[in-house]
This record gives sequence, C-alpha cells and structure tokens, in this order.
Amino acid sequence: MSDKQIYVEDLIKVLDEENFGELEHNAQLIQDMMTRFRCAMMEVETKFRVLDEHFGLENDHNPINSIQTRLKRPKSIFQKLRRYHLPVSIESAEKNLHDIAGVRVVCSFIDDIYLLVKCLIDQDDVTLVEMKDYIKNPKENGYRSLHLIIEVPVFFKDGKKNMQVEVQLRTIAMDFWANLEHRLRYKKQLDEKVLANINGDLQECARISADLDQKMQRIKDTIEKNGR
Ligand code: 0O2
Repeated sequence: MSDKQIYVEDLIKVLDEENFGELEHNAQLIQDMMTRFRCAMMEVETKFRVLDEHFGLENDHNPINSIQTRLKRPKSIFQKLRRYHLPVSIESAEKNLHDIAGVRVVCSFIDDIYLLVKCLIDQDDVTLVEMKDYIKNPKENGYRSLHLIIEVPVFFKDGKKNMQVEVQLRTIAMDFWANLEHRLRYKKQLDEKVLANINGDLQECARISADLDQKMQRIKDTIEKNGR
C-alpha cells in the first residue's frame, strides 16, 4: 500500500459516516461537472479539426498548426469564484465562469484566425457569447490573441445541455510570446527597476513578433496572388 493510500485511510477514519457520505456525494457532483465540460471541450476541438480538414482539402493549406485543450482544475474553479465574491458552488461555477473548458488554436497566419472564427460562429449550433480581439487591440504588455466565449449544445444520456467554452486563437508567433511571458511572469520576486526593464523588453519582443506575423502574411498573400 502506498503512503498516499495510508493517508487517505487515516482521513476516512476521522470522518464519521454521515460526513463521509456528503464528501463522496460532492466529489461525484464535481466529477460530473468536469465531465460535462470535458465533453463540451471535445466537441469544440472536433469542430476545429473538421474545419482544418476541409480547408486542407480545398485550399491545399491547413490553417491550424496545433490545438491544445485544458480543463480548469476544481481548486482553481472554486478559488476564482471566491476571488470574484461569487457563491462557491457547482451551480455558480457553471453559471458564472466561462473559462472552465478552454481550447487554444494555434494558426500559421493571422488571416487563418479570422477565417476560422467566421466559419465557427456561422455554424447554427454555435452561439457567440463574447469576443475580445487582442490582435487588433493588444494588451498593454503586448499580449495578442483572439478570445471567444462560445456556447454549444452537448447531448448527454439524460438530455441536452448548453455548455460554454473559452476559445483562444493565435499565431505561432503570438503563442511563442505568450508562453514565454507566462513562464517569466511567475519567476522570482524582482525589484521594480529590473521588472520595468523586463516589461519593456517583453513589449519590444511583442512588437517584433507582430511585425513577423505581418511580414509572413504579406509573403503568403503575394504567393497566393502570383502563384500558378
Ligand atoms: P489559463 O490557465 O491560461 O486559462 P478572467 O479569466 O475572465 O478572470 P479576463 O482578463 O477577462 O479574466 O480574461 P481574458 O482577458 O480573456 O484572459 C484570460 C486568459 O487569456 C488567461 O487565462 C491567459 O490564458 C490569457 N491571457 C490573458 N492575458 C494574458 C497575458 O498578458 N499574458 C499571457 N501569457 N496570457 C494572457 P488565465 O486565467 O491566466 O489562465
């Protein structure tokens, strides 16, 4: 028996029967919620994979470079509810949080992003809840991406449920910048002067990556216009 199992055994001993039943019931409800969001996430991922196949076949160009999916952990879900002073419950999480299920789509070119978004939100089972265009309006630190909250119907064994999924679309260059910035943000405590320099450098890198995206887009446009 592993140490972890021994620890759980000990924990169970101190819980009386009634509390343990409640604990088990709540754990099951949380697991059910996570399963619902995982299914919604799978459905949205499939929509993108279908679009990618279709464009690859028709235009000889696959707009999608990669897709990543992620489910927020229950701990992060309940911490976020607490941070926003919202009721900490499963109902509240499903009603108030829009990013429990996340799909990140990394494209080769900027116009691929807008093409995919149009095709996605034109689908009659997709409802656009919110769109934030950090490509046209980058964040102050230089962050660029297109964020959507969409709602899709998911058919479960006991009926249909509309589920929300957060979608982030970005180019390879935007993804490269965002991943490094995210990692660096959680690095050691730094004094203010060093931090200001780093933030300035990160903004500069964001500008370079935006230039790169525009140049690559222009090259693609030229090839498409002049290719035989
Ligand atoms: P995770 O694990 O990546 O999902 P909200 O999430 O609603 O509280 P907000 O500001 O309304 O906050 O959401 P927004 O602007 O749509 O951004 C949410 C997500 O976008 C973040 O999720 C990041 O994934 C990404 N993001 C936004 N700004 C930045 C940024 O400056 N740098 C990087 N690297 N990523 C960013 P989470 O919640 O951070 O976590």
